[in-house]
Amino acid sequence: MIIKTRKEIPSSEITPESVYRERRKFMKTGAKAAFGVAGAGLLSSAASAQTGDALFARAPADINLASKPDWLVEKAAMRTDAPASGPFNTDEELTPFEDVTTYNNFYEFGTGKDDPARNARDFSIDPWTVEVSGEANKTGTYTLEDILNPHTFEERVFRLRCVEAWSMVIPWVGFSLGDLLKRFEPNGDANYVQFDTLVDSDQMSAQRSRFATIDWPYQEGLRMDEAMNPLATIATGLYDDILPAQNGAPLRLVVPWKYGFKSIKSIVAIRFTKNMPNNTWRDLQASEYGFYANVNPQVSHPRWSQASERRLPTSLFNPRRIDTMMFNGYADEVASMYADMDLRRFY
Ligand SMILES: Nc1nc2c(c(=O)[nH]1)N[C@H]1C(S)=C(S)[C@@H](COP(=O)(O)O)O[C@H]1N2
Ligand SMILES: [Mo]
Repeated sequence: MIIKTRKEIPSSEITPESVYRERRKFMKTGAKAAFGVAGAGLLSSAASAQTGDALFARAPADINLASKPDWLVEKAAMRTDAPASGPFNTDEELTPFEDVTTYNNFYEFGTGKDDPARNARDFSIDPWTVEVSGEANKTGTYTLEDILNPHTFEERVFRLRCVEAWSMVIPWVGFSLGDLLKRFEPNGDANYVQFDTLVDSDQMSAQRSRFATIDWPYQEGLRMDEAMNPLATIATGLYDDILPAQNGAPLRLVVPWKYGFKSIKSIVAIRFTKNMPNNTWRDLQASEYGFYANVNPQVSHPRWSQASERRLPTSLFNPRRIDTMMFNGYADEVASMYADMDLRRFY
C-alpha cells in the first residue's frame, strides 16, 4: 500500500530557505515548545523520512559539502531567535537563499561570482581544527567541536556590504566572536587578532593556479576592541542550516559594520598579536583597501563611489540601488570605537 506523506513537496523545492520560512510560520503559530522537545530527534534525515514530515526534510544537495556533521546541523537548527528589534535583526527583506549561496566572493575557489558554488562542491569540513597562538594564556590546536560546543547559537540577521558596492541581508546562525576569544585568555600584549583561511590546494582549485595573485592563506584581522564588540560574529550557519562551503564552512567571521572582505571564511587559525597584522586585500592593493575597512558612504574607493549600493537580487529593470549607511547602519553600536580617528586616513 502507498503510505501517503503529510504533504508532497518536490525535493527541488525543499531548500533551506523554504524550510526556514515554514519553520517561521510554524513558530508563529505557537508550536515552538513542541518543536523544542521533539526537534533534535526529528532533524536527522532518517527520522524525517520516517515521519514523512516535509517540514524538517532537507534535499541532499542543499549544502555543498562532502558531509554534514550531525551535531553541527542540530546545533544550527536549534538556534535561538534573533531579538525582535535592535542591531541583531532588521525588518528589511531577506536575500533569497539562492542568491546568498550562488553570488559569492571566495577567491580560493575562483574569482567569478558563481565559481565558489560550483568549485566547492565536495569541500570537506570533517575533520577541522583551529590553531590558536600568540599573546594568550591558552593556545594550541582545537577541534571544531572544542571551539563550538560551549556556545549557544543565535540567529543574527545582518546586512553584508561588499566593497564592490552590492549588499545582501542574511539570516546567519552564530555567536559573538568575543565569547570565543575570551576563552583563550588573551594577555596584555594582545592588541589585535588575526585569522587565516585554510590552505589546501587539493580542495581549493584557485590555490593551484599559477596565476593566483593572492599570497595564501587569505588573512584578516581586527583590533582587539573591535573583536570584542558583540556585533563581531562567528557564523556557523545561515538560514537555520550549517554554512554551505561557498559561504565559508564550517566557521567564518561576520563583521557587519565593515566591508565584506573583513568577514574571512573557513577559519583554521586565530593569532593574538601585539602589532597590526596583515590582511589580504590591503596586502594586494594598500592604496585601495585598508585595515579598518569600515563601511563609509563619504569615503570613495579610488575607482568608484561608496555612497550607494545594489541590494541583491537585482535585475536590469530593477537595480534596487539604495543609499549606503555609515558603518552599514550599525553606528550606534560601533562609532564610539573610532571617535578620535580620521576615517579618511584610516580607511
Ligand atoms: N577566505 C576568504 N574569505 C573571504 C573572501 C575570500 O575571497 N576568501 N571574500 C570576502 C569578500 S570580498 C566578501 S564580500 C565576503 C562574501 O561573503 P559571502 O560569499 O558569504 O556573501 O567574503 C569575504 N571573505
Ligand atoms: Mo567583498
